[in-house]
Amino acid sequence: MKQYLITLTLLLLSNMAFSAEKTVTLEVPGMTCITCPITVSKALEKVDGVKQVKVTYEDKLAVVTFDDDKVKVAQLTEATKNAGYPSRLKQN
Ligand SMILES: [Cu+2]
Repeated sequence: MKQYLITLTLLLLSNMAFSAEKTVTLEVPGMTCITCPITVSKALEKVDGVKQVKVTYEDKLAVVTFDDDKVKVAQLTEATKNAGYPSRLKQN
């Protein structure tokens, strides 16, 4: 019984640690000038649950930190697509 409780507590704690915040890198190949990242980051910041966005034009990447309970990657790529910049999840 005690063992069970410890396992349960650890499970809950790990859940809290992993479900809240997530960071992904998106490839945004359609960025063609230095103002494009502004449009892309604005589009991403508007998505509810997004906490931090860092877009770099040189790498054509968008690093997005978001609340995993509120928003999914598909919504992020959808947001950039709607802004005119289709993106995809970068596979490491
Ligand atoms: Cu541009």
